Amino acid sequence: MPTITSRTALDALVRHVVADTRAIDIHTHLFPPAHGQLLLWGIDELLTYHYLLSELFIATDIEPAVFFALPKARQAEIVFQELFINRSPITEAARGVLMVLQRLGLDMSCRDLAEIRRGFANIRVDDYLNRILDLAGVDYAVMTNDPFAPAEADAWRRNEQAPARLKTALRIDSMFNNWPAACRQMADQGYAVADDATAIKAAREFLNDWADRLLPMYMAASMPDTFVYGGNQTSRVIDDVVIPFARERGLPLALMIGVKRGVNPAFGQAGDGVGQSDIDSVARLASKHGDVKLLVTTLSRVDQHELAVTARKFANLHVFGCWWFCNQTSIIQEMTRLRVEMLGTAFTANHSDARVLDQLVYKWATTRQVLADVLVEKFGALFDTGWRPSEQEIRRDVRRLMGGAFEEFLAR
Ligand code: FIX
Ligand code: ZN
Repeated sequence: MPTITSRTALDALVRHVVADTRAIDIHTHLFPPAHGQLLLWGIDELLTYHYLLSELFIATDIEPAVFFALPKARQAEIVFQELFINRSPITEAARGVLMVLQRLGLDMSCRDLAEIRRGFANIRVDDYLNRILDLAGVDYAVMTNDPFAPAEADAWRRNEQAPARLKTALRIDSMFNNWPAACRQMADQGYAVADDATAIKAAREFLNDWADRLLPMYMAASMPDTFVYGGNQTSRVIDDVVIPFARERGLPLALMIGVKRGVNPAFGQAGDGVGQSDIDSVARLASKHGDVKLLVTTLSRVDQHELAVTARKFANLHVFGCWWFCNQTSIIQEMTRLRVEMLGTAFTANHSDARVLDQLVYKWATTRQVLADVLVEKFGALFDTGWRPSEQEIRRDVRRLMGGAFEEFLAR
């Protein structure tokens, strides 16, 4: 492989490699096409994404309850009119829709929703899944599979399998955040839940059965900003159910911490907010259970430095992604730079959190753009010391940041 002899050549190579490297999307809300309506895709779903709905509700007099009572197609028309025509679509989420349409080859100059909808006619969703994954440069995406959600559980019981490019993750929010409801749901699914002791036993059986069915890459839960490890019901479930199970099955536990659910319940999914997380709790978990792997992301920008410092202390702690309110250009830039500086390539730069299949395209285009800028700066700084990174080394490190480090962490 030729030695790179100039900064200009290095910059071009880094940009080329980032554009060219396939990613692993380690957290999405996609579903197998065989699960029917659960998999969202297409223009009306893009326009009614909850990120855009909050932008609609704060900018107009539209009553959320009135809006939610409308058919999806009408909702999409209102969003298009209000956020794309009456205002310029300069927010991250609105621009994202245009980035998707552009990359699908649609002409944005028409500004005509009917015309755009025609571009989505006659799509076979199985083919579309592969087309979108290819356009986004994603090898495979990890779903969020919640056995406490009846529609999802039913689809898996009907044995509707996922294609190879969609992997599973066992989502267990109910166990952590609403134990009584989790007990009721486990009882509904036939598990013997009579008292506290039987509930703990039932929960382990429940996880075991669902892990057998789903073969997940990890277990996952999103946690409130108030989550503290130690001395409460959630910690009891962690210690008595989830950690022993994770240890027994060799399954990592992913914690996404910092959401304030229902700050404005009228906004529906768009009504969740953010609060600072207790990173000491992450450290206590990682330290107490050194043989269990933790994947952690936090929602508040304010937490990111402390989380990166904590990740430097524990080999069983892998930091991932710029979650939700952090998944926008300026904050991805800041977080990626900080993490490269403190963690090298031992973290996962981003995940899409896509709820709508097509979103993979803009979320990964944005991540690549930011990652390329940061790495041009970082490899450039190496070059200036006289160090000459090879193309092979750049490819290796970029892949690590785009999912390779996650796979290495799981394999360790
Ligand atoms: O809990 C989660 O996995 C969150 O990512 C979602 O609940 C959230 O609504 C979302 O879509 C964020 O991007
Ligand atoms: Zn999510």
